[in-house]
Amino acid sequence: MTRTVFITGATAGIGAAAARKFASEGWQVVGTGRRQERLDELTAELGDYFHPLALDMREPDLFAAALATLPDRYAGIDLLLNNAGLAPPMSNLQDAEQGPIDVAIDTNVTGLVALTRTLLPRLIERKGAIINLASVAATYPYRGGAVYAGTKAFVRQFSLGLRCDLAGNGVRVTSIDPGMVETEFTLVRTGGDQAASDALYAKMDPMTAEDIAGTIWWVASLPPHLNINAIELMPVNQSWAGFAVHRHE
Ligand code: NDP
Ligand code: 8X3
Repeated sequence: MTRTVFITGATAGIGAAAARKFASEGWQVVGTGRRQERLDELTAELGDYFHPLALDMREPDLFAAALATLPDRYAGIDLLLNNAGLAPPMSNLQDAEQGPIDVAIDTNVTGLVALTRTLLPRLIERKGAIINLASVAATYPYRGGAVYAGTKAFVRQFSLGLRCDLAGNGVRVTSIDPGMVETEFTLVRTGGDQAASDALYAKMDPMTAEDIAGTIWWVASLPPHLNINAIELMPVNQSWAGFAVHRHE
């Protein structure tokens, strides 16, 4: 039986690489995102293996109606890849604006939970799997990233908790927690500053979207009795800075 993966945020980065990987392995892919032109490009590239579904993760009230439009052959879901996400600009909270914070929480947390809940009956029916994109930021805090890290800590812990809820249903759940991956992530985080993105990833051999897609594929290919709870991965040239100590006058 042909299997189907539902990938949120298939229009760029890790999600697009995963869409290409799963399609190349013979899976059907439902790919979502807001940018219709990117969905059209993937449809042209992947053809019969790809079904585009324009979906904004911040509009959970529209999820059920969007899912109802899936053609019959795409309606059964074997794997949900909760990948869509973003970070608000790097900023101490005391200096940050509320708008981008709301966008990150609505996308990374509220939308992810709502979509997962909506798709769970289909995943349970197929004894499928859920792979959630958290981040090393879920575990290791850094200055200016409190909200992003908080959303990713939620995703990681939500993944573990969901395993408890799904016990006995045969549905596997994994949190994938990468460090630096060169995608559009930093371009989005900086409001479109390509030079800042290039500088961040310069001369440190970041991971690629294909590296993470390969890990996702490996997790998805394991035998059904085996659950990877969480995977943390980093570029060799990324490590930890240690504790910061503030000294008063
Ligand atoms: P990209 O910016 O390259 O891709 C993000 C994807 O998310 C796009 O397809 C975008 O689609 C989608 N997306 C964002 N907001 C929404 C929304 N409101 N509704 C629907 N789709 C949305 O980033 P990455 O590929 O790097 O990120 C993918 C995931 O991996 C994210 O969850 C990120 O937090 C996580 N991650 C990334 C790391 C990195 O260093 N790059 C490291 C660790 C984790 P569109 O704009 O078309 O809506
Ligand atoms: C983003 C990972 O290391 O760039 O999720 O903060 S990192």
